[in-house]
Amino acid sequence: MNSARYNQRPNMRHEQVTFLDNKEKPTSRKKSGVILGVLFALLVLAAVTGILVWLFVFKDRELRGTVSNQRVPAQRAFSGYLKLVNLQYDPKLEDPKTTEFSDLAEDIENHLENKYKNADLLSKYYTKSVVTAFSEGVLAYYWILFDIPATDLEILPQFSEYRVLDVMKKSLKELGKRSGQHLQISNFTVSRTDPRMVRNPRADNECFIRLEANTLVQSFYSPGYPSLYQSLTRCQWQLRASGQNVISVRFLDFHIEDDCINDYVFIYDSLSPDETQAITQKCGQRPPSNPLEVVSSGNIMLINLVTDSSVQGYGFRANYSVIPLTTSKSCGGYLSDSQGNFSSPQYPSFYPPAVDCIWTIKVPQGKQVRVKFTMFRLKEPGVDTRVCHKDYVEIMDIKYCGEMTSLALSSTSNTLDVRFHSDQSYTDKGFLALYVAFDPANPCPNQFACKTGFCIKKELHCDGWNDCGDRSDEMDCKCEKDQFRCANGMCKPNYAVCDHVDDCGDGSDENQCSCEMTEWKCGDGTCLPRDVLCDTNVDCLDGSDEKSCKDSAGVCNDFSFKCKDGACVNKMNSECDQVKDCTDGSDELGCDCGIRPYKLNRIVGGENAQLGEWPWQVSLHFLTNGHVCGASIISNKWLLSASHCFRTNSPDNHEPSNWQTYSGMQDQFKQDNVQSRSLKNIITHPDYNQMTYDYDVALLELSQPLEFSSTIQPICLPASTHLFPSGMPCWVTGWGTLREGGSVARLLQKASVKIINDTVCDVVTEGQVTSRMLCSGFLSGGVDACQGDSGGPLVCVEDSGKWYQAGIVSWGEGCARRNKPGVYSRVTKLRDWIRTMSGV
Ligand code: 4AZ
Repeated sequence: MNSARYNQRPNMRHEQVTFLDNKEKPTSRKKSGVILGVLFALLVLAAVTGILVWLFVFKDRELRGTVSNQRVPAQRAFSGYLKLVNLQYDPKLEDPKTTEFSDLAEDIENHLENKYKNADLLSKYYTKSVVTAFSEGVLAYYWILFDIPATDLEILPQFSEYRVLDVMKKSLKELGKRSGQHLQISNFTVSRTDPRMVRNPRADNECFIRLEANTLVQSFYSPGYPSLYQSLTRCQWQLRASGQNVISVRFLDFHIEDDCINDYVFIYDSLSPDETQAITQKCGQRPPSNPLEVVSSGNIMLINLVTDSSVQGYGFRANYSVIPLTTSKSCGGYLSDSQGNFSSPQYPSFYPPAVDCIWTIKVPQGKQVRVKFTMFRLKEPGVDTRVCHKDYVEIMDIKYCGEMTSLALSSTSNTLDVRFHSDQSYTDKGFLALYVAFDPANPCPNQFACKTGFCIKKELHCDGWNDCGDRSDEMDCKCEKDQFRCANGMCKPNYAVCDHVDDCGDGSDENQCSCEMTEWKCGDGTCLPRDVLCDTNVDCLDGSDEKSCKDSAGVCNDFSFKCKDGACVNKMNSECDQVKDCTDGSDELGCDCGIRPYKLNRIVGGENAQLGEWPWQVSLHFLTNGHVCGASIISNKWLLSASHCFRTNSPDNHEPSNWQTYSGMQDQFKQDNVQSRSLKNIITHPDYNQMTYDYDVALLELSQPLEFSSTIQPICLPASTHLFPSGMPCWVTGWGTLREGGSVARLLQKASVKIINDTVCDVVTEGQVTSRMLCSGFLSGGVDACQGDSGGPLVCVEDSGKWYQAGIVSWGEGCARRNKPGVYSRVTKLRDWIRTMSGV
């Protein structure tokens, strides 16, 4: 039967629409009835579609205040403050419920309305002005809203702050009389703001909260916390403190959708959402080790929460209290010890806006000062870090800003001034600096003195590796016969030449290797005639001549990504790249992996990983021995590890009940939020070779599934055709020994290592690698995986932001030795076996 009666939902408009089948079709009159019915159905369908489009596209955009190329109405909001003279400040003005507040607010609103309703161009679009607060001064905080219909969008570029300000300038006069006094506006600011942040404290049903900060630590929460926040939240918290204090807010828990356009917390050093007094805008999730902590410059602060219609966060829980103004900005001073440290005010909290400090470091005559920044973060939107015209640290007439990982400087005399300046808008974590006095005749006793001021171990001088950061340890070295002299004077092994890694740092070991214009350079460096490109034959050993070929779309070769429906995609690393390449969409399926939910803080120079930084890392404990191997999470039921952890001379290692797995762990001594699971099954590769470590892969089935969280996530497994080119920087993690023969780490360690060219890998391992292995590390040594890291992941991030597992820690000759990089099981070559055995 092909009739369909839509009568399940009696309330819906199309409940009456009935399609008649042939048996019920009586005459031509009925035929026209059918046509009418169909027309009516189409009409209803069009109407419903229209309403849905309006609701989900236009209305949402309108609420978000975004402007797009499509002709949808736009809103422009401006906010700032007016300074009123001839007015006695009355604390009752702080409460919007008082008549004092509403009387004065209405006077100002009427004044603004009068001006903007009579202003050229703007008058037509003026909607409303609202005074939101008063503070000592007397400052009145306000916003003005303009609505621009879709037909007039051309006008938008003219809605400049300048034009809005100009109207105010012309109204710098009396507001009216109050208690016999002539009320005047003496000063005002205007800045464009997001219409989603304008609130009216006198309106009902507004999410608007006033908080009074004092010396006691008090808390506030986003609506619904600790459950998911509501959609389209528009909340504002107005914080005040008494005169001689500033406000400190610490977000103990912070979980906002990681999309700062539609979901964010915006904090201001004002009672208006005024860009020129923004402290910071944040979204995403932050781990307890990196809480957001901000400080105001005065006794006011405004916090806004904006979310969109998709609910993907728990919001925040924050503590607030006051800090006396004198201590909040206290910084700088005279430092005369032979060594010490100093930091930006309030470090590690964000420094307050509008502070200036100067430290004068003075060491004994004849000595000099070395300053090293172990943390340096002074980032601000729209700042050119070569100019640093906003917040900066100034040393020896040079301004530094932005984010720096290795800033160290030496003075030329026994005194050094360090200045710090923060302007009115945007603050950041600031800096932590160590200083030390040194003897210029012997700046680094028993060590090598870098030009940067760092001291490094003598052995690192002329070892082919840039340990100083400025290569001063590798200059003027005598190169051996089997070494290549780089243009910058460094010596590198001959086989480092043309290996696709810029070993010299100036590209001189790689720049003589390019292919001719008429040639195509394969991924492994081989040059072939250009016509091999996209000819549907695989000519390069790595298939790179047939990847990314538009014309050969759909042509299958060994290097194509195979869609579920059998079609082929010849685009490099097309899986989970957020572009649908397969018509059946199968290249973008199973992509809930390889993400790090936490916003992480970077520790300069340290190699301790932070909680949540490597959420796929697992620690494997054997019997009572504690941590012995690593593994990675590939699904909620399966872990990936190395066969050699389980296939030893003792059968005990292959017994699942002898193992315990720990996910979400960072510190071996801490169990908070760690999920411990026993094993149901250990599957080692049948071709694993205990002598050569070939096929060193194992799958571990968990007895209970994991619950994914911000610290527990699966890693993406690459398709068997995925390419990790040589030179690519990847990361290896684990609790393995900190040096050869040393003891295992308590805190999870991370190290950045580079994928090494297969030919070089073959040379340095003296032919011991198979196609199931890859080398990663540095030929100069110093960074590597070590005992206890085995089974752990080698992961690389792709442009899409997703992390993929390229290798499994397997073996190596010692650890971190020169010319002895780490050897890893090559996951792409083992991908099909993993899928067959685990279904992942
Ligand atoms: C090991 O014994 C081991 N340098 C792991 C990795 C490496 C060496 C040894 C690589 O588990």
